[in-house]
Amino acid sequence: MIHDSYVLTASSVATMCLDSAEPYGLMPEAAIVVEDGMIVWVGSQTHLPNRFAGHAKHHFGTQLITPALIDCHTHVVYGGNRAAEFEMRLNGASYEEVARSGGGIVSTVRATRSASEADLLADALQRIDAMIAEGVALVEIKSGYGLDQETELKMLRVARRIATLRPIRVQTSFLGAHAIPPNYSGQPDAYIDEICIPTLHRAHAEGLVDAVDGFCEGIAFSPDQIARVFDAAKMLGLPIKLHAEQLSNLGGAKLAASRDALSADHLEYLDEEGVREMAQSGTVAVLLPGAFYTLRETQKPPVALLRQHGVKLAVATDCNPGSSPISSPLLSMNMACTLFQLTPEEALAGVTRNAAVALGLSDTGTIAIGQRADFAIWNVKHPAELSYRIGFNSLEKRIYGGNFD
Ligand code: DI6
Ligand code: FE
Repeated sequence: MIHDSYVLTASSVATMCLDSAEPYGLMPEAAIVVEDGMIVWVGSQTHLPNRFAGHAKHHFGTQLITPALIDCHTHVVYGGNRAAEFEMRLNGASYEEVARSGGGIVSTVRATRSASEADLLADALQRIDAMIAEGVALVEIKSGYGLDQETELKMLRVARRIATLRPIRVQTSFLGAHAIPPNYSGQPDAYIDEICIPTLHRAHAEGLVDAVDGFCEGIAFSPDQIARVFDAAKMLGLPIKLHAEQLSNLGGAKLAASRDALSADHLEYLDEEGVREMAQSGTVAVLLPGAFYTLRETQKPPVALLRQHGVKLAVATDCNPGSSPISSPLLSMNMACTLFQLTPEEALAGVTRNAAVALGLSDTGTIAIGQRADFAIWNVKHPAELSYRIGFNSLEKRIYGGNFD
């Protein structure tokens, strides 16, 4: 259904705007005016200007309107799955042991290389549809299960295709520095120079890359190796982000922040120095409780310190076949609250306002004049209900670029 100009009303709107004195930027009995896919007015229904009197009206009498959700860290494009490895871990193997024994990321690399583009797309669309059903209108998708030029490009093409087949915006991240492929075993430097960086150049030339990511970890790449990938990103004018301090502290977040990264993600082992650097550069902390939960990690990201230093917190699914086989942002919000002690307001900001910042976007994530008309309309009275419930989807409707689903 296409609507060029209309007024949405609801008993409650959570604008998520920082300039509001109310928690969640809550406005009771509010109206939102949409024209050509953009928000042109927001306020109390009783103050709706006369010039909008002729617009179509859509009343959501007892519902709550929030910005549409944003999943700012996913790996939804991949081949196969890792249910067998899930069993292995439950029989006692650690994530690192699984990775070192040739399982882990590398087994998904094999499956992704051998999958056709059509199969990768069909599988990814199932996960994307689950996200859309929970109100997601913008998703970040990483490469990183190819680790050769052909497959990295294939993954990124599939990611771009998704946005042409579904009403969802896709931001791609090149994650060539995700793992060391078997044919470069013990030669991470050669992999970075011979495969990763040339593939980044090629993918960028084909318009497939919006940002550059890496995995800075003992089982992946060192800060020096990541720094070389960041140098290449800088040459191409691409923003950067980093999987950092997930399993150990190698100083990845500090490196990312020193290069003005959009975000540093995971962060369980982040120390105060890293927090300070992130605060200084405005690098968003993307928390991924689905991975923490799946790996049965016990060290929590330093949420209190991040808060204290004013680092913005985002929350994402990290949807991937190994460490976070979850495609539910709502469950991720619940986990962020229960496992990491985020407040429900922080969790909602983490999948709206701050997720947009983590992607370097300023046209979405809040309900304010000039923002895209991307909304989620929920059958709840209060926004805390979104984080509180487990395994329950209260989405009534999603509006994407002004269009009702
Ligand atoms: N950190 C993670 O948790 C995932 N990638 C990463 O860099 C794991 C991906 C996988 O196991 O397939
Ligand atoms: Fe990830």
